[in-house]
Amino acid sequence: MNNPVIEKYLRMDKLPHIWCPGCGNGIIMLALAKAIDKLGLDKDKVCVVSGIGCSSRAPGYLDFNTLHTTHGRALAFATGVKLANPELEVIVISGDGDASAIGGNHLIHAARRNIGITTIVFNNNIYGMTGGQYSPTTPEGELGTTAPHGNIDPSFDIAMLAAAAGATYSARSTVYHGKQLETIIEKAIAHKGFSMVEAITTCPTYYGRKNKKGSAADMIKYLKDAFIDVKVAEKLPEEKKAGKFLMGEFKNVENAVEYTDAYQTIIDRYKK
Ligand SMILES: Cc1ncc(C[n+]2csc(CCOP(=O)(O)OP(=O)(O)O)c2C)c(N)n1
Ligand code: SF4
Ligand SMILES: [Mg+2]
Repeated sequence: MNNPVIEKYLRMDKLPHIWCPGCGNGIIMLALAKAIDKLGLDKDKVCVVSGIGCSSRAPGYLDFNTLHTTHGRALAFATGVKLANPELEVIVISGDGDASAIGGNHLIHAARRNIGITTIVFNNNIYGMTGGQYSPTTPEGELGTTAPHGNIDPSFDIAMLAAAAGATYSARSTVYHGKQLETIIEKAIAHKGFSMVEAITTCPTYYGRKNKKGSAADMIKYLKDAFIDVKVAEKLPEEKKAGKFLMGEFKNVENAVEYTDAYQTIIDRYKK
């Protein structure tokens, strides 16, 4: 394959992967591997934890300490890993359904605690693995197998949800903007405290086909025009921002107390 990052960080014996042709998930997985490479982390000091879903298959391919847990519970397992081993870089990989539907409570409380876990939500706006049911991020009016006449539920903004719940780093990018995604993941991992990366990805098989979004390439090209960086948006007149989604860094609070540090303070108090 001749790509040193792929060969160093992927379990080559587990390839080829199970994702459909044109699925955006591989772009996020590579951005994560590149970010870890740039940070120069020791592979044995990284633990990647996922729930269940197409996105949550990624830890099967990534050559770190990895845990494939139960649907929605990745953050609960990751919290245990981090509390027992605060020196580990714990990274959670989750889907929009996994993180914000069945796992929504774990998400808000992990964010509230500001525990030093990086969560990357692969947001494809649908339940991919189980055949295209609508999720909390499916836009209003769009179709899913469980919304054959159009979804009537308002959707969550995952990056804002995490920030409002207490995450001290929150950012969003897309699989079109691979370089920015890589930089955001790098910053999120380096950040001390709970960090959220919402990675907008494409599911041509279910979301795309159901909603007539064109080919896999059309879906990725759409992201180029639909998203603008929050810093660019600040300088644009309202009419140029209409109908666009924001990406970039939304929150970055340094020096807030991190949960395992706070826990250690109590342990130290009773050691004296
Ligand atoms: C407790 C439980 N409920 C339901 C399921 C079925 N299930 C597996 S994956 C999934 C949805 C996955 O959607 P998402 O988290 O968005 O991930 P994607 O497949 O889109 O990447 C569901 C409902 C399950 N495995 N466990
Ligand atoms: S169903 Fe969708 S999310 Fe799942 S692998 Fe296929 S394209 Fe990707
Ligand atoms: Mg999904």
